[in-house]
Amino acid sequence: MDSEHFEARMRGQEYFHSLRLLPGAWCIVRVDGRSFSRLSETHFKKPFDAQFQDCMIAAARALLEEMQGLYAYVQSDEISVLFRPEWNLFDRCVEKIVSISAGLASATFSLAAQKAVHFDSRIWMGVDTESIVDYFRWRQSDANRNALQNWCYWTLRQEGMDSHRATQLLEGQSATTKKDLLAVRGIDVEALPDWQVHGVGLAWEVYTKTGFNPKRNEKVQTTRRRIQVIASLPRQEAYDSLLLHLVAAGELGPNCA
Ligand SMILES: Nc1nc2c(ncn2[C@@H]2O[C@H](COP(=O)(O)OP(=O)(O)OP(=O)(O)O)[C@@H](O)[C@H]2O)c(=O)[nH]1
Ligand SMILES: [Mg+2]
Repeated sequence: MDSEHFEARMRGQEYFHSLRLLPGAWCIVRVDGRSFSRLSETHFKKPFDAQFQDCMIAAARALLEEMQGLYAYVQSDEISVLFRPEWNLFDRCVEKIVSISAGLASATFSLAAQKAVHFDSRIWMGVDTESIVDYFRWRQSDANRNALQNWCYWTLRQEGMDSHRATQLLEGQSATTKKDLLAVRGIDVEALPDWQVHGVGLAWEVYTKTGFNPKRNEKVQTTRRRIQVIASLPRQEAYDSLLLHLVAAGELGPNCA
């Protein structure tokens, strides 16, 4: 067999490497920490840890910057990053997008936490802006549910209940019952930090930088971009408006943050 034929046969068996994102589709990459329940049990404060959150934000920032994303949403151990329909990084190669996003999130979180961790990665595609709003609303509802569940679970555990019993007791309970369980213990869900209950957004903002031109001996103003962390995301229709603005403009307007 000649070497050219051999090369082509071997490459052909990299079967999934030719798979591309649909042309013209919006793409969201979601990375999720692997076995973070076990990791966070031993390494982080329960139910939520500000240091854990800082590591997640560092990973989200790296994904936005390195992969040229438009918006990132962080909740629990997951990060969703939105990319434009015309985004062409890695020639839209699915294998590259999932492996590099997972690698980047893993490396950044590990360095920030000083502990080796890894993330998986998956791709969501949508053809219109309404479905993008639906997607982020979906992840935010998951954040709401997770926060309530985790607060209840860890409150019971900290009272001495074992893992099996706490899980069993919360199984199938309504949000109202869970809120009541916390309320009688003096925990008001409405007063919990926004980042725990609603997640955090990261988006590009435009700002004006004032420099100095020594040749002309005068001040000069230039426009730059930087990532802003939106620690307190708007809710419901106001969140929809923010997302639609980002989708249309690609960055936060002066009145949006
Ligand atoms: N201690 C602590 N745990 C957190 C924090 N944020 C998220 N977690 C935990 O991270 C886990 C995320 O859930 P999952 O992604 O479903 O669980 P997982 O163990 O990572 O499982 P896989 O993703 O399937 O590998 C939950 O157990 C959360 O309690 C935090 O700030 N502190
Ligand atoms: Mg996970």
